[in-house]
Amino acid sequence: MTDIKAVLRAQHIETPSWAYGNSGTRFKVFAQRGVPRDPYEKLADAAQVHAFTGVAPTVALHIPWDKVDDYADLARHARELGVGIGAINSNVFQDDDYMLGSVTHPSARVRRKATDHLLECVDIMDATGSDTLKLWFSDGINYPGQDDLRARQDRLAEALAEVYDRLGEGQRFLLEYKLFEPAFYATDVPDWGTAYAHCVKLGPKAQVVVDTGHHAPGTNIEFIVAFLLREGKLGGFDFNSRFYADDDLMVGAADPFQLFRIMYEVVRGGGLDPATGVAFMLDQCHNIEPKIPGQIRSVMNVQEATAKALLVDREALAAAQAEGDVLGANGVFMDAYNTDVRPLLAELREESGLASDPMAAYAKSGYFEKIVADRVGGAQAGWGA
Ligand code: PSV
Ligand code: MN
Repeated sequence: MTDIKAVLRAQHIETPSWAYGNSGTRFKVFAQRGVPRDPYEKLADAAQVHAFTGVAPTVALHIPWDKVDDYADLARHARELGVGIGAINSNVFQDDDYMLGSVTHPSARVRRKATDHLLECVDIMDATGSDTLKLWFSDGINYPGQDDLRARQDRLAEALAEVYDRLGEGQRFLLEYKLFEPAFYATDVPDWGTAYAHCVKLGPKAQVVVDTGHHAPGTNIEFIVAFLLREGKLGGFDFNSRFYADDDLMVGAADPFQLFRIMYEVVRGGGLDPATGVAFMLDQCHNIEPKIPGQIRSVMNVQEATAKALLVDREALAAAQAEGDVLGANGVFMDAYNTDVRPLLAELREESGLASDPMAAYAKSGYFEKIVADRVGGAQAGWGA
């Protein structure tokens, strides 16, 4: 029991700056009260999630959504709030120039512009002290024949190599794949195999990030996790959950059992050891739920799945597996999943000087009322702003 608690205490879950701003679907972005107006206020909200959960000490930035004049100053501000800057997320999908792609665009001028943005993100990593660059490309084509599939892979490889070479000591990039959207026929990095092949060719500073919303329905994500971790190529997660496509709902909400299965493979592969560098990041948009509680709940969901995964009796499981005891092995697995770990996590929080129920403690804290009163004037931050 003590061991499990130590591991849970050491787990870090990174929240995304964009989860604190307004977001919506392609139909409507809903404005919520008290939403941050700049990256400084986003960090203040993220610091609340850490204050109440104790396990969310870093915040991912998205550039240019979090563009500021002085990144070192932003990092200082984060430290004063008790958090740090995590992954820097690049954005080469919100500019008219990128209609036909960014680093895989047929025009050398557009490719240059996109690659320059990625290099600028590494400059921001230098300024903030962040060690991870996250690359997602919306690049792809909508119609067969629209562009050459092979040439686009060549252009992608060329851009990735340039960014890879720019990485400093202790820095890495994570390549994110996504099956479809916004491209509807062929995406240039559609799956883990494509991302993995590019990363293997580049070297140890390139790893794959698994966004749990970026697969075809029914995909066995835990297999991908097991495989990548075994190869030393699992850089981390963009956690969220989905019923249909890339729904970006709260992680563990749509399918808590899947999250447990994923976390079991992380545990099984040693991925909770900070030395492996597996980053547990959230990539979510809270369109209808209040944002800070949405993040708190998500962090708790990851913790609960992790605790259950840690509870799997590995010895009993291995024995049943070796015996070919199908039902016995499945029983061991399900016993852990069906355990109520909430008392254990409540105890853990109390031992760390936190309230046992972060949701209730945040609601009682008065922070929400304060930001609603304080944040008047200015423009609220929003996805795509
Ligand atoms: C793309 O759908 C994605 O998952 C990438 O991580 C982006 O950077 C992020 O969403 C923006 O929310
Ligand atoms: Mn993502």
